[in-house]
Amino acid sequence: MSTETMKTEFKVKDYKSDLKPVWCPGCGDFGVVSALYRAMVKLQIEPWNTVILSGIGCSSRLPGYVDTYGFNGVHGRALPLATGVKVARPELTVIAVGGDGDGLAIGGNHLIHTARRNLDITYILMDNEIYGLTKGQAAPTTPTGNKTKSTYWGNPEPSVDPCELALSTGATWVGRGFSGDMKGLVELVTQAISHNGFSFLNVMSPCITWLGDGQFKEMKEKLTYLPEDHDPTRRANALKYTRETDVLTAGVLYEVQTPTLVEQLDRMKEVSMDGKPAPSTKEILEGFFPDL
Ligand SMILES: Cc1ncc(C[n+]2csc(CCOP(=O)(O)OP(=O)(O)O)c2C)c(N)n1
Ligand code: SF4
Repeated sequence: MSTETMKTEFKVKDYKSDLKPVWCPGCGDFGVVSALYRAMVKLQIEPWNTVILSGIGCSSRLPGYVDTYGFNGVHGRALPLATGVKVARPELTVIAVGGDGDGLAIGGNHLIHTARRNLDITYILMDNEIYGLTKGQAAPTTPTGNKTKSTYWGNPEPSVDPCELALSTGATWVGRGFSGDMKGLVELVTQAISHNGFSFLNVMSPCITWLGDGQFKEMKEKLTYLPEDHDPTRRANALKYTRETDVLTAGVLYEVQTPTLVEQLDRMKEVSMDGKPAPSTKEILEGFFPDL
């Protein structure tokens, strides 16, 4: 990150790292990173106050392509890493990213607990309904009946709607977008990052290599938007736009404001200290080991 960048207004080029994406030409994830650059420009996000974290998968390579702090962790662990960063450094903008396998299979448990804690983290789930990196096996979002490398006769399992899961476990902002809809996606990423609390953005992001161009075409045909009179403050309204099969409804499904975990901890600290100054480390140690 050059010091020159610090003086000027941020442009897309200031958020691009020197790494060239190794995604397959036509991969939907290009649309996601482009939308993220543009959202960062809109919000004029300071790269040195931003951390992007991921697990493992094609989509989890994204932190390497953005010139902020970043961490490419182990499979399924983007959210625990993001939680640690946010609790230790609440002033930073923390963004977690990854695929549907990473976030809903091996990492599914972490989505539940990060959502219910309402940490101020943005989580962008790049949903291609498959395990891309490991060559096209079925994932939790693979539609029932779909043929994949691991479901030759069709997927026998019911699939997960990621937005429904996030809604029911406590996310305070839930949105759905499509990587082929740049205008809509930039707006959604901007809103997700601006939200104070856990924001969950499910981005339908096709995998051209294992599902061909049919998946992109189908998503584009199904794309529709929430009606103008949609009230996002009611969970029941948002749930109407989950488990969809014939359409893909994009927009902010749900948005409420409740205290974040860090705000709760700050309040608790005030109550427990009862106006007294915090004890020094020496005093704490003496409490445990009086003979020290
Ligand atoms: C503990 C562990 N188990 C399994 C794997 C193998 N693995 C790597 S990525 C991946 C799934 C990738 O799919 P997804 O998260 O949907 O991301 P995509 O590649 O589709 O973007 C799997 C199973 C691993 N790296 N680590
Ligand atoms: S395998 Fe699929 S998800 Fe992975 S980079 Fe290629 S198109 Fe994208």
